Amino acid sequence: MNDLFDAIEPRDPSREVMADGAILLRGSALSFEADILSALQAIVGQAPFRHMTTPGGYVMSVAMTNCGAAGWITDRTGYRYDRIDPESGQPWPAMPDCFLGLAIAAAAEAGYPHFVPDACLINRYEPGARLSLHQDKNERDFANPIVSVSLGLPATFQFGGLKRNDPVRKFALRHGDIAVWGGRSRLCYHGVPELKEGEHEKMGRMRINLTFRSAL
Ligand code: MD6
Ligand code: FE
Repeated sequence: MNDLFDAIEPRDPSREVMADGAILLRGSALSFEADILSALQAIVGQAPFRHMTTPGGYVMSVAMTNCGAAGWITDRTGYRYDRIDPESGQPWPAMPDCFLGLAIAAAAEAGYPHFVPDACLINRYEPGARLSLHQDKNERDFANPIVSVSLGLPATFQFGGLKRNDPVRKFALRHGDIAVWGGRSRLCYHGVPELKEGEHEKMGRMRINLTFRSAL
């Protein structure tokens, strides 16, 4: 029904299809902006951003923290989800209701009505930071999508295929955009090239990305 509708109606400019199962909802986080920013401040107070080390020994240029029942971490022993923040020895801060509500609403809007995240990875990019092409595959069940919220400075999102060398398409991710990503594109390679210098009116000299996952 949706396909038929799409075929005969002009497309909604606030929805952009990146690939089969991957959709960009432009500006969808803006109505939650104030709540998100104050919740973010509380999380970072409890679990500060840190630059983690990859199993190969590289220190990531993107600084990370988490909230929710589980957090994504990397160290010399590998990538994984853990209920405990290794810096504090305490559980990660709880997922705020406004985060949960935002993620569930965006997933439903994108056609994933059963998504309930238990983990939110929070990435902070300063100009020059980048995230090389990767697959998100540390989650237990790939049937669940990922909901990704962009805040602050704009970034380019590289979106490839199931093999590392497949060609990539590029999408601009701006303040308030939400990408929902699942189905047939759930394991596609993706990355963020070096963030350009800039100053965002609300966020300053950085980009924040929240990725909600069902990890456990
Ligand atoms: C970022 N995002 O936008 C990095 N992964 O800063 C991701 O790596 C990502 O946006 C899976 C699904 C959506 C994403
Ligand atoms: Fe990713």
